[in-house]
Amino acid sequence: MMRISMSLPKKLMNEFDDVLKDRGYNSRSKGIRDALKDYILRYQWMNEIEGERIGVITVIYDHHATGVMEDITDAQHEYGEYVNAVMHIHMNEKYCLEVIVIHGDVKFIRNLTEKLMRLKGVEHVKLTSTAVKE
Ligand code: NI
Repeated sequence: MMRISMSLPKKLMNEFDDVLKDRGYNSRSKGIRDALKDYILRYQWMNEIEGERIGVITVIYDHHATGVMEDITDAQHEYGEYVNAVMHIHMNEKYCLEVIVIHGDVKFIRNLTEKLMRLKGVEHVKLTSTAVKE
């Protein structure tokens, strides 16, 4: 075991604590350990998939964040030959939701997903994908 200290936005910590409470966790440390394991597993799972896929990337972002809309559009143009469709929903005053449908080798789908994850102002990115050929 090792000890770490970190700073987190208060809102994020409160939300996390609410989840832990709902799930009946007594220990925040165990909750954080489980969340990290889940993050790692999902990354590994994403990296094990190969071949041609259809992916659906869901992005939630704060449209007031400087440059985020341009950055998201640039990223989509970069993968323009694979992006089939984009749907934009204005969720509320602050957040927009974008659903990107992308078709091609999973490495392009993964690259676009990770690029979106790294953008400042992007709050959440989720990828689901389906094989095209058996
Ligand atoms: Ni919007």
